[in-house]
Amino acid sequence: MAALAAHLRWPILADPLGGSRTDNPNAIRHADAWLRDADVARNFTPEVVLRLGTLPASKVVNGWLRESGADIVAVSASPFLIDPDRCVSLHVVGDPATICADIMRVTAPVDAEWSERWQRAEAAARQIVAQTLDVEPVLSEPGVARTLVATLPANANLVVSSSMPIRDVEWYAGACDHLVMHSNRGVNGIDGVVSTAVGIAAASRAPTGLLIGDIAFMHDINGLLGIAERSVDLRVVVVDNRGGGIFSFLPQRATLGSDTFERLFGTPHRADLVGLAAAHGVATQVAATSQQLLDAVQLAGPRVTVVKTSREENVVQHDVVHQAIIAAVNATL
Ligand SMILES: Cc1ncc(C[n+]2csc(CCOP(=O)(O)OP(=O)(O)O)c2C)c(N)n1
Repeated sequence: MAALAAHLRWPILADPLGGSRTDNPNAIRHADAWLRDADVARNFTPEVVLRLGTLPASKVVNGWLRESGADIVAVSASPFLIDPDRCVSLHVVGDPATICADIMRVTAPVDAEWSERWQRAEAAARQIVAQTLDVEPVLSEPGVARTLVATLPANANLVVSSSMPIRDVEWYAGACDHLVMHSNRGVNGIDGVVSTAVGIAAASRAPTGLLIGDIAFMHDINGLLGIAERSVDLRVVVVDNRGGGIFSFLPQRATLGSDTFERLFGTPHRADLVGLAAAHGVATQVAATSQQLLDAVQLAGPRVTVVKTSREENVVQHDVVHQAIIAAVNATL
């Protein structure tokens, strides 16, 4: 796929689960941020999109694809097509590598300005993300995702929970191609995520990171049962924002009264996460800075590291980075 993109001079929108999220300037990691702005997004409207594999994780990218009017050609090894917006114009079933090679033989590159525009935008966005997150004194949720991806050793697995973890990895992580990425995507359940990670760590016998929110962690806490007696190198990072952080980004946060919102969506709790993990005999600690998280994640598991964050501040921190990216990308146009 990388060879085809280089030949065509097309950008690669690199989903974190897809394996093409590299340091290559043509691997577009942060488009979700700048495609949120309609004026900026207008400069990136495609005519044809080649979708390899499944649907992108990003709601923004999917919405932008739906509205773009582009011809979307989906290529997959499986005959099953996930296309909830009904925007795929052609579905080709076969070996993606062979199909990419075939396309290369019959196509010519487009004007270099197209990919240069994407690459200028991506470079500006990467700079904003690094400037904002690599120096923060107290870890934010975006900073946790970024630090964890950068710190896990080469060929480690990273299991990313549903809700904000998968989004934070997509929006803020750097290159992921040194890792084998896993996620229980589908109906986006927050159930069974700890067990999934234990299974991957046990079966692969490789270091395995798990990025998970506090609710999903508690939902499947008993997945840790017996882990201390087995040599399973599972390094769990729990983002503890005392409830479901994702809901603070949704319209009901503004339309419902605070008490109703908290009862129905925020679902705050007083559980002692460190105590819960310790009850399973797992080494535990709390990390507040990027350095503390880095030190913890470098140690072999089983280990649970808890990072305490605030749901309210989290919304502001995301918005600050997104707005800075939009402004920086706008300046490249
Ligand atoms: C099995 C299941 N139950 C409920 C939901 C609805 N749901 C989606 S996100 C979420 C909150 C998740 O909270 P947490 O794991 O702490 O992650 P955060 O939102 O803070 O990133 C819930 C309850 C779901 N997706 N799956």
